[in-house]
Amino acid sequence: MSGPMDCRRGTTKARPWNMLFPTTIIVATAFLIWLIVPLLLSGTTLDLSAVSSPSSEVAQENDDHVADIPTEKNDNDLTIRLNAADHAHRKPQTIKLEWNITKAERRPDGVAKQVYLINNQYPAPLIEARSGDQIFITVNNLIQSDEGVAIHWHGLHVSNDVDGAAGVTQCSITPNHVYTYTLQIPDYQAGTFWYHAHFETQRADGLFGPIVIHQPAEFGKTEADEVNYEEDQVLMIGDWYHRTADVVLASYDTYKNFKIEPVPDSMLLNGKGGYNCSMAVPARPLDCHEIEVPTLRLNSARTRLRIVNTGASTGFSMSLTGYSIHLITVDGNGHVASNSAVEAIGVLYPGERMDLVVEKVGLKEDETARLTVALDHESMHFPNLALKSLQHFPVLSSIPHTSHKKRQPTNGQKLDLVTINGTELTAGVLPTTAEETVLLYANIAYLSRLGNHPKGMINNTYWQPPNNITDLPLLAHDRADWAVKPELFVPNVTEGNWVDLIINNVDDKGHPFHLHGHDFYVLATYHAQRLGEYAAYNPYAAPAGELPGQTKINHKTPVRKDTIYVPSQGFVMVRFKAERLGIWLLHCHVLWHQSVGMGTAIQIGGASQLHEQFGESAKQSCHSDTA
Ligand SMILES: *[C@@H]1O[C@H](CO)[C@@H](O)[C@H](O)[C@H]1NC(C)=O
Ligand SMILES: *[C@@H]1O[C@H](CO)[C@@H](O)[C@H](O)[C@H]1NC(C)=O
Ligand SMILES: *[C@@H]1O[C@H](CO)[C@@H](O)[C@H](O)[C@H]1NC(C)=O
Ligand SMILES: *[C@@H]1O[C@H](CO)[C@@H](O)[C@H](O)[C@H]1NC(C)=O
Ligand SMILES: *[C@@H]1O[C@H](CO)[C@@H](O)[C@H](O)[C@H]1NC(C)=O
Ligand SMILES: *[C@@H]1O[C@H](CO)[C@@H](O)[C@H](O)[C@H]1NC(C)=O
Ligand SMILES: [Cu+2]
Repeated sequence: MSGPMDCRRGTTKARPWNMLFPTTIIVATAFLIWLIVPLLLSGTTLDLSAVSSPSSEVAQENDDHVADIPTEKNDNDLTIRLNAADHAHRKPQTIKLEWNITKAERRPDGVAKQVYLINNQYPAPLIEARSGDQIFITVNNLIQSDEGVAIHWHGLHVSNDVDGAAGVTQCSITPNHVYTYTLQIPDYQAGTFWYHAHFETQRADGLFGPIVIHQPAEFGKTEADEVNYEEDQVLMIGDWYHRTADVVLASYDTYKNFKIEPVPDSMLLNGKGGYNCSMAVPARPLDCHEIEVPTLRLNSARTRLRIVNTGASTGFSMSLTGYSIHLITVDGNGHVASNSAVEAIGVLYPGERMDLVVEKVGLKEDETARLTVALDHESMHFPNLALKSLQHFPVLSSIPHTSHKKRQPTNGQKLDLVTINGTELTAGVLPTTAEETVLLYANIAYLSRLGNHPKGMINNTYWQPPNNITDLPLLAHDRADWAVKPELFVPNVTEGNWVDLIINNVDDKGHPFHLHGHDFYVLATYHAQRLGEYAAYNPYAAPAGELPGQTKINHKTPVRKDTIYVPSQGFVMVRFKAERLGIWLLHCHVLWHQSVGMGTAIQIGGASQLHEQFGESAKQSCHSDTA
């Protein structure tokens, strides 16, 4: 295969779901259900509903009623504090960063693993800036093995040639070479973002970090004043595998595996975790040191917690005993309608962010302050005995609970993120109809003609990552010259148009899809109510304005996001303005699905337009300087 991306088209003309569920799959699935159900019922996995209920299974040593807790940073402290004041009151500026990327062994949760480091740091450094800043990031690939590097700036509206998608917008940075990303942060963007590798599976071995764009103060008032919080923190939460990601992917991408996702072994919070070494399974012995469970410090009554799901595979829910949770934004810019405080929130899927204000409300007699994270079981079809999917992390505070007001009534409620509404749109922001529609069907196929390897299909095509890191990216060519046979599936739309994107998920699992370089309004989302129901939405076939399952289009309060969970056997309909020229990836953010092809791209603008604007810079990335 010579092209930067390889994509096979299905040979059949059948409607997607006709060929995606052949009898063999049904038989195999029935067999698996027979195999799995007893395992699930045996109690080896934990129920998500347990997330908000107090549990006595883990004895935490911290007594939160003791006020005198040292605040200095130690190895066991997972807290990452932000300095909004350094950015909110200044003018936009230029920030220059130099990153040396290397690989070394670390023990994030006590278990030794090869991870990626940026400037010798694990977790990788935080980027803090303000709207309108220009950030230059010079990346030196000093990894001592034959692998490229490309970094994507998730959620930021940067120019397409610095989007960091290897094979699409740039050549990956080859070993001992250097490339500088120039990120112009738009004036209108502020919130929680993150960067992560977009080359092969590096993201799951730790090549990611947080980006916080602070909102400039208005009339001297900062966001902290407006929203009412004293402390600002970022908290990356994600699943973690003890094997390196290439090994995990190989275990998934095989005919022996019945397209069952590899289940993670652990979880990391800001790059730290705690693993019980005696949970290692005999088949996978570990180099494991027992380390203390990391703690989170909340040193004020109200803290803004910017949560990022940095995981490779699973969503999670969370709760904070002793605190109420109030959701303020999602995915950076997405302000949500006022909602009442809850005790638990979720599910947050890989790639998504949620900003919370957590407020100290006091503890019941038998409680200790702690953060509980429950990994979602949707993609855990085989229980992994090495994983504790519900974990507690002590929360320390320099303010004693006793000095604070009584517990607020939150009724033990959990906020379901799928149901949230945005703030009401002012008239004219969102047109009532779109100028173009992109209709897609997605699923993970398991077909004999593809050797029974799982394949992430979108409209019967799958993407394959570049297999030669020196191949020119798509953006360096005219569309007609893409060195990909058969032709790559890249829907194209006109710059400036409003586009309805409908993703039908005919799969038995949900998929969190991320669109690069754009935010979209979530107009409708639907999850099949029962097994065997396939509620696909085809706007060309359906009577005008009629959506399956009595779903209604939300024109008034759609939430604005850049990553959206598409429920199994359901669909989402989102609307976005195709504002930025380029080739923008649209892919499932479950790394294993993405790696077996669950992605496509949307081309905005004509081929010659793109070639003219980006051709040279995309080519330059292939001739980067020696580090
Ligand atoms: C990156 O590595 C080079 C070469 O070893 C060194 O000169 C430079 O100071 C390093 N930069 C950082 C930010 O660590
Ligand atoms: C670690 O796991 C073992 C076996 O599951 C269990 O007996 C032990 O109590 C656990 N230790 C801790 C500190 O949770
Ligand atoms: C969002 O709005 C819909 C329609 O008004 C309502 O039914 C739903 O409860 C709202 N969601 C939340 C989380 O308040
Ligand atoms: C995807 O497939 C559906 C069903 O065949 C088709 O209607 C739709 O136009 C296709 N999407 C694109 C962007 O070609
Ligand atoms: C990758 O492409 C370069 C340039 O076309 C070529 O010299 C090299 O042999 C290729 N490597 C592999 C592994 O195919
Ligand atoms: C998409 O590309 C095709 C082939 O180049 C062209 O005919 C069509 O007009 C383009 N559509 C849009 C919306 O740009
Ligand atoms: Cu997926």
